[in-house]
Amino acid sequence: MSLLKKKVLVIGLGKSGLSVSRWLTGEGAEVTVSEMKEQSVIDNHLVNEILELGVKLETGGHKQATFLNSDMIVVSPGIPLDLEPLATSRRKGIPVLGEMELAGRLIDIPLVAITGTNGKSTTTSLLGAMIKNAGFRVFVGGNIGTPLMDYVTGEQSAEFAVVEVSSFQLDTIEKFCPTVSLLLNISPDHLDRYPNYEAYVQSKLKIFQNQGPGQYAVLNDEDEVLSQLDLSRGISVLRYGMRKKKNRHAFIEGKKMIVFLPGMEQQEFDIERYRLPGKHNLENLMAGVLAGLVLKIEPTIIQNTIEHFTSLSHRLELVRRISGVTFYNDSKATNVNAALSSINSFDRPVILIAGGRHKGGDYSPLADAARDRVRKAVLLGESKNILAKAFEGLIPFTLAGNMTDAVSQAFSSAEKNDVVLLAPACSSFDMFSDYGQRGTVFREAVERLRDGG
Ligand code: UMA
Repeated sequence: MSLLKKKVLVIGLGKSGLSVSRWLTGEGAEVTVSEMKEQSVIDNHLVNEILELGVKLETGGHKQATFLNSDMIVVSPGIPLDLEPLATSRRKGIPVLGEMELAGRLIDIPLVAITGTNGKSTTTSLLGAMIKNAGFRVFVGGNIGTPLMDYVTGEQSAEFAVVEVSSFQLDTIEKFCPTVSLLLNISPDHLDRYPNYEAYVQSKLKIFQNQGPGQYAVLNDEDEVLSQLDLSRGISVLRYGMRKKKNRHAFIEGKKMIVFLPGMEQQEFDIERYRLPGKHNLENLMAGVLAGLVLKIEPTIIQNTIEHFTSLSHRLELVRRISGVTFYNDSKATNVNAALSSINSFDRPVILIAGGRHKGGDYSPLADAARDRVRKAVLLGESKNILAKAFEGLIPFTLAGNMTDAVSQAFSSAEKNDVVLLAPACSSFDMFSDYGQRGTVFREAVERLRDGG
């Protein structure tokens, strides 16, 4: 459909809104961006760039009339779909699309899409590194930070696109159809956006909805929901898990990863020098290797990537050792399962720093499962009292007013050989702009300790 002179409304002025507006104006559409924040608190560069495109900017709330006067609406992932003017527009038959859906329709290179509650960014980067090491040009983006639409509007030409996809992005897909889809795991998260856990699970499963013969689904067979998932429609399903099982295409045996791909000889990869800790990172590795083999990356290149890939910032990142206490930053552990995987990566007692913005859901599984490993917890942020209730009687805890306070309390409670771990189990938006800033503030507080604090 031609967008020339069509009235298109973009909701949200963030990375996605800007990128989509750039494409839409290029197509000759009359674009308006609707943003709930007041203009004075929006990043200047976003406002300048959007105005330079000739886009009309409405800030400080969403006007129903603008919505109803549109031929099409494009939503940013962070926009709740039950937003009143949006729901009304849908009822009136105005098409509502997401950035990922729109960008997905416009690319003509093989697309690998990676979703799951945890491990998405690591697996996306790992697969991106494998493809790059094989000498191909690859766009790596999506929820990890660069909208797929940036590839569409940008100069880069690539042979593959590897995108991290969130449930928010999957909520608005219609035709989005990856060549290879990876679903890494599902556990409770974002329960402030979904009516219940089942709705969140269904959102994740949408990644496969348009796939068929000749396309691949890579599934974690350790996961309760995914091990039961029966994908028909001729999709080639590849499963992985820690131990050998009849239906598994990849598993771990001692220091080796064994892979059986239909029509291919058995492959063995040495994982002795893989640097990312924990079972969850072995699962991420199996998913990435299966996808790499599907894309016909040479096993020697995959082996080389396994040995050289290092962890991303704020994901179980080693910060420093001070007086025999080791500090790790896992600011990216923004839900209960991620925090638990993080704690389980250590065979030493952990002093846990947790808390942030509460997203709904229950913290007692965390307190229960971590009670033998966590010597003490230091709780901070909006959710500290909710966490405290769940930890009561299971894990000793104290409350902290800010990150510096939390780090110094954790350090004074730690004994030699303990780990101090930031694994918040919550999002960062109560005190920080994002998980990256939270991790940086943690790191800086740890640096100050070393300097004699
Ligand atoms: N807004 C409104 N009305 C509302 C709600 C929000 O106008 O009712 C506005 C906000 O004030 C803000 C704008 O919408 O100015 C932001 O939109 P956005 O949150 O979608 O932000 P983007 O910058 O476009 O970033 C999005 C993803 N954000 C979310 O899903 C919340 C980024 O993932 C992603 O990197 C980026 O697109 C590129 O694809 C971040 C994230 O936190 C990292 N993701 C969640 C997660 O990983 O848990 C899903």
